[in-house]
Amino acid sequence: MESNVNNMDPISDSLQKEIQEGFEYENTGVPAGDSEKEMVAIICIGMAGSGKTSFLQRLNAHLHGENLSPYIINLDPAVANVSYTPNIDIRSTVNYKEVMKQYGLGPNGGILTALNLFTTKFDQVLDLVDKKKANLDYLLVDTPGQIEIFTWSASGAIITETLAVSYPTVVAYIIDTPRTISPATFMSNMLYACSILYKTKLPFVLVFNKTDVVSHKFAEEWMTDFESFQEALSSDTSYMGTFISSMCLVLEEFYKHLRVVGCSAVTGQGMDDFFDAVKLAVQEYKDEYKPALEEIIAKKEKAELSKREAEIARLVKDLSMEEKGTELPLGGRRRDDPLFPDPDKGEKLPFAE
Ligand SMILES: Nc1nc2c(ncn2[C@@H]2O[C@H](COP(=O)(O)OP(=O)(O)O)[C@@H](O)[C@H]2O)c(=O)[nH]1
Ligand SMILES: [Mg+2]
Repeated sequence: MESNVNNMDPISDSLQKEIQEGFEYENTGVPAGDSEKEMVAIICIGMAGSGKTSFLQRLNAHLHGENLSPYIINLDPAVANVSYTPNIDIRSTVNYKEVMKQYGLGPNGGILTALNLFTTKFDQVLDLVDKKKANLDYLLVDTPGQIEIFTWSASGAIITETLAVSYPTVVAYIIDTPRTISPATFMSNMLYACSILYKTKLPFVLVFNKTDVVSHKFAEEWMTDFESFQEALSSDTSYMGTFISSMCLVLEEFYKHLRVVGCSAVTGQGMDDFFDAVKLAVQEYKDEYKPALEEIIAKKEKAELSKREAEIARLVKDLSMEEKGTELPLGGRRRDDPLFPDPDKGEKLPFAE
C-alpha cells in the first residue's frame, strides 16, 4: 500500500481511508464467538535480534493451534518481512524511508518519526480493535527492532499506556539466551529489563528465547541462587566483577516480581509455560495495576471536582458581592443617577434642552 508522504501529515489520509474501508487483512482468523471474551494484550519488547518477531509468529501459530483468536499489530516500520500476517501493520500506513527523505533523517530517526506519526492515530486503531475484542483472546504487539525506539520514546509510552488502560496488558521481555551466557551481558540485560519494568509498571514475563540453542537453566539458577551467580563471576576479578556482584543484590528484589520462562520461537518449546506465566501476569494486572490505575483516575476526578466546586463558590461569592454593592445587573437603573432620569417623573438629562 502506498503512503502519501508529500502531504503535511504523511499518514492521516491513508490511515483515515483505510479505517473507513477496514484496513485489516482478511485472515484475521476470528471465529464468531458465542460469549464475550476477555482480550489480553501482550507487548513484545526486546533487544534487536532477540527474536521478538519470530516469537510473535510462534505465539500466533500456537494460539491458532489451540483454537484461540489472536489479533496482531506490527509497530516495526523497518522490518522487511514478517513471518506472520499482521491485522494492523504500521508499514501499510507510513513509509519510513519516505519519512527519512522528507524529514532529512537517518534510519533511527526515520523509524522513530514513523512511529510518532502512527501514534497520533492510535486511538483510531484502538477503535478498530475495540469493535473486534469480544471475539478475541489475545492482542499481540510487535515492536521496532531497536529496543529504545519503543521503550524510550513518547509514542512507545503512549501506546503502552493506552493499551494498559483499556485491556489487561502484559509485557513479554524477549532475551537472546545464547548471547546472555556471560555474567556481564546477563546483568546488563537484566538491568535494562528492570528499567522497563519500572517505567511501564506493567506485569512482566521474562522470555529466554532460543532455548533450542542454549538452555535457560543457567539464567534461572543465577536469578534464584545468589551464590551460583557469584561463582560464575569469580573468574572476573576486575572492578566490574565487584560492581556486578553488588548489582546482583539490588536485582534480587526485581527478580521476585518476575515470571521466567524458556522458549524457542523456532521449535515452539515452552509455549505452554509462557501462557501459564501470562495468566499469572494477568492476575497481577487485575490485583495491582488496575486498582492503582483506578486510584489515579479517582484522584484526578476528585481534584477536578474540587477545582470545579471552588470555581462555583468563587462565582457565587462574586455574584453576592455585586448584589450588595452599588453596581446593578445589566439593564438596571440607579434612581439617583442624573444620567438615567426617570421620564415618568418628568426628569430630564442635565444637559437636555
Ligand atoms: N535458533 C533460534 N533462532 C531464533 C529464535 N528466534 C529467533 N531466532 C533468529 O534470530 C534472528 C532475529 O530474529 P527476529 O525475530 O527478527 O528478531 P527481532 O529483531 O527481535 O524481531 C533471526 O535470524 C531468527 O531466525 C529461536 O528461538 N531459535
Ligand atoms: Mg522484529
